[in-house]
Order: sequence, then C-alpha cells, then structure tokens
Amino acid sequence: MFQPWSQSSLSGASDPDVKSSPRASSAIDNRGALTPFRHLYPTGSPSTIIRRKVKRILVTGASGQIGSELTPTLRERYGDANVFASVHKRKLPLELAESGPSCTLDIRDAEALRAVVTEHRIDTIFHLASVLSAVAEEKPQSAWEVNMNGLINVLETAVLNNCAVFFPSSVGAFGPLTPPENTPQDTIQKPSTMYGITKVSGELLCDYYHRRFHLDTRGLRYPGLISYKTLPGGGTTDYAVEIFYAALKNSHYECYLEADIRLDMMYMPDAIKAAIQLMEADPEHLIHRNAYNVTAMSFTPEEVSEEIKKHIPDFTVGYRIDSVRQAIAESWPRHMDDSAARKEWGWRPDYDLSTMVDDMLQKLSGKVKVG
Ligand code: NAD
Ligand code: AKB
Repeated sequence: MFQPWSQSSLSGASDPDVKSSPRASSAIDNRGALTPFRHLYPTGSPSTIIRRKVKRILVTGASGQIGSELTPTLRERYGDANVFASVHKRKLPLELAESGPSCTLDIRDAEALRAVVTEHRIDTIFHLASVLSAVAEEKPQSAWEVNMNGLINVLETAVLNNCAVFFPSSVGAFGPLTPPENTPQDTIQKPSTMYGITKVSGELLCDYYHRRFHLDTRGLRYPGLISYKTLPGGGTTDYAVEIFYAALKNSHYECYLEADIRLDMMYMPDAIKAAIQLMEADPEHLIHRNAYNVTAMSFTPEEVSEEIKKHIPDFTVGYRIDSVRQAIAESWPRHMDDSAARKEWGWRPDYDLSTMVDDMLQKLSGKVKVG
C-alpha cells in the first residue's frame, strides 16, 4: 500500500563490510576490539554501522496487534521465506501461519532465541514481544522479565549474529514530570509505571549496545495504535480500538478513561510504515536512534466519539472509569513533538483523525456482526 521511500537507500548489499564480516565471529571481534569504558563512546563507527539490505528477518511477538500487520508487510517487501514469525501463547492467524516460516519462542529463553537466529541466518530482528501497560501494572514482575530479560536476550543474540534490531518504545516511556504539550524528543523521562520503566530502560539499553558494541539498534516511541486486524493486548490506549467495535455492534460504548483525557494516537498503516522506514533509513542521518517520538493525531474519547457519530448518528458513550488506566493515561504526554523523526528520516503520517475513523469503520463493518 505504501512505498514512499526509495529502494535505492538499500545500498548496503554492495558494502564490503556486509560481505566480509563472518557472522559468528563478528561479535567476539566487536567485543574484543572495544576499549572498555571508552567514555562517551562516539556514536557510530563508519566501518561497522553500515547501510544494510534487510534480508533475513525475525519478528518476535508476531501474532500481536503490531506483529500481525507488520509480518505480512515485511513478507510482501522482502519475500515470504525471508520473514520468520515467532509467537508465544497467542497463535498466528491462519494466513500468516501459511504464508511463511514461523515458530513458538519464549523470549525469556536465550538459548532458544539464539538457535532460531543462528539456524535461520537472521540479520534483522523486529522485537515486538512485550507485556503492555495495563497488564504490566497487574503483573509487574512478569512485565520486567519479558520486557527487560527478553530485550537483553535479543540484544545479546544480535551482537553474536551481527543483526540490526528494531525496538518499539512508547509514549509510556514518559512520566508525570515530562512536559505534556509538544513533548520534546530529549526531555525528562521518569515514568511512574512498570511498563514505562521497562521502556526507558529499553531505550537506554539499545543506545548502550549501539555505542558499546556498534549494534545497529533503532527505535520509535509509538503513541496508542488503532487497528482493525488484531485486538490490542492489554494497554491503556485500547479504548481507541474497542470503541469502534462497540459502535458498530451496539451503538454504545462504556469508556474506562475520562471523556477529556487527551493522548497521542496513530493508525496502524502509519505505524508499520514508520518501523520499516526507520529500519531502511540511512544510518548517517540518525542522531536519535533510540527512540524517536512519532505521532499522527491527538484526541480525547469525546473527540473520537464525535467523529464516529458523523458515521453512526445514534452512537452513545458512557463513562465507567478504571482508576489504574486513568492514572496511567494522566501520566503520559498529550502530544509529542516528532520533529526529530521528520528531520532525520523523513517521517510523515498519512492518516489524521477523520481519515482514520472513516477507514476503521469501513474495514470493520465487514467484520463486526451488528448486535
Ligand atoms: P501485543 O500485546 O498485541 O503483542 C505482544 C506479543 O508479545 C503477544 O503476541 C504476546 O504473545 C507476545 N509475548 C508476550 N510474552 C512473551 C514471551 N514471554 N515470549 C514471547 N512472546 C511473548 O503488543 P503490540 O501492541 O503488538 O506491541 C508490540 C510492541 O510495541 C510492544 O513492545 C509494545 O510495548 C509496543 N507498543 C505498542 C503500542 C500499541 O498501541 N500497540 C504502542 C506503543 C508501543
Ligand atoms: C499501551 O497503552 O500500553 C500501549 C502504548 C501506548 O504503549 N498502547
């Protein structure tokens, strides 16, 4: 559907560093060559941070809200056989299970992850396996294990196999002390949730592996994502998806957030575009690797309801507040400044509130049974 960036940016295939670097030994070489505690490790090393042609990809958490849409787009772009989908407890939809290779993998199992990456000669990992914000507040220890130990496993495996890594951070990486309007790219990050703590730590860890081991890590701070293929997996912004199902099914929705809580949001096609565009971007232009603020729209439950009412006039919304998710939402920015992403790799969303609502209702009306 989208092809806004040039294939010519994928010129790494001819880079001698790509061909000459022996995969298994490169990590040892990388580590051995490092001066320990080389302070303020200079960002990037022209010999190892190279343009690369993404060609053998592993998607972790491939059956989730993002993975179930990113995986088929990657398969379309790089070839079905080159995109390996790994899942945990949530199964892949049939068409994804049938269209390319897949496996079951617990991201906390470092050995199993290493075996998949080595056996399938993976060179790029889109690491989506995670516990989201609301579930992370219910199970903080488990969120730490999956989000942090899982990420360390991915980064270590990536070093050993010379892989690039995509890490999706979140608006949740900010907290109550962060400026909520036009939230700058570089600002206070003191989140009050376990999810946020794992996201800031993840961003820092990805930057660390980039400086310390020259790993090609890149990340985005996604806002709430809205999509019609797969339901979200236990976040604070899930209301912005549920509301469409409820509108079509019952013409009524009970919202768990206050009517006037404003949050950044993005439609899934833009989220997929951003991930691929960032991973294909010329590394020389990437100053803020981990992670870029990206947003497409910012709205309240009341505003999205009004937009839905333009299509379903008898739609009504009630409010039954969930204090945990309301508190999380209150600690997040209202609107992020994504000018660094726009400047450094040409980020620009295609959907705003009105075009997103229009498309969501069209796509979902064929899927949801009117009750
Ligand atoms: P999701 O919950 O829909 O999918 C996450 C997947 O991780 C699930 O399929 C789950 O089975 C898998 N998983 C959980 N524990 C695992 C384990 N131990 N081993 C392997 N897999 C495991 O989440 P999503 O919305 O697709 O999000 C993907 C990434 O994007 C996450 O890092 C999330 O924090 C980030 N993100 C998402 C949003 C959003 O609105 N969806 C916004 C910001 C950031
Ligand atoms: C959540 O609400 O947890 C996610 C996110 C914005 O990170 N949708």
